[in-house]
Amino acid sequence: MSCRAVLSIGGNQGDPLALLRGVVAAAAGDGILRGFSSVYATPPWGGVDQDDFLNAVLVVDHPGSPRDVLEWGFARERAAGRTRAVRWGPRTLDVDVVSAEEDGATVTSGDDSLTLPHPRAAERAFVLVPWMEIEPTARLNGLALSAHLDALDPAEVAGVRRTTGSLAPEGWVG
Ligand code: PH2
Ligand code: MG
Ligand code: MG
Repeated sequence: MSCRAVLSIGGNQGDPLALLRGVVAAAAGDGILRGFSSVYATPPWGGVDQDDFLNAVLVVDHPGSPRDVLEWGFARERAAGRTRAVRWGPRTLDVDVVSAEEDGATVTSGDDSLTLPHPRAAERAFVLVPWMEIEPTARLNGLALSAHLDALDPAEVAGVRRTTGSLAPEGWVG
C-alpha cells in the first residue's frame, strides 16, 4: 500500500523555522518529499493567547498507509522535543495529516486517532493558504480550496502572511 498525503506543519516555540526545515529535510532524506509551500507567519488559531506560528504545507508520497504517515509525523514531533500540554496551545512542532489519497482516491477515516480529511482543515486559513499555493486545484470535502477560503473571514485569510523563509533542503531541485 502506498499513499500521497498533505501535511500541515507548524510551531511557535524554540526555532520554528529550523524545526519546519527539519521536517522537510527528513522527508527528502526518506525519499518521500514531493513538494512544499512557502513559510507563513500566522496568528494563533483556537483562542489560546500565544505567539504567532510559522506554518507550511508539504506533500509526501509514502510507501505505507496514512497511519504510517501519521507515525512518521509523530517521530518528527518527538525529534523536535514536542510535549503535549495545552490543546491548541504553544508547541515546538506539530505535524498533522490533512488529507490522503490511495490509488488516486481520497481516504476518509472516522477514527479518533486519525480522522481524514482533518476535521478542522476547512476552518483554518493557515492550512488552506499554503496548500492552495502548491496544489491550487486540490479539493477538500468535495469543495475547491478557494471555495473554503471564500467562506472564511477575509481578515483571517489576510492574517496568513507569506514570509521569505525557505524550506528547501540542500540540493533540492523541485
Ligand atoms: N496549531 C494549533 C492551534 N493553533 N494556530 C496557528 N496559526 N497555526 C497552527 O499550526 C496552530 C494554531 C494546534 O494544532
Ligand atoms: Mg494541529
Ligand atoms: Mg497535531
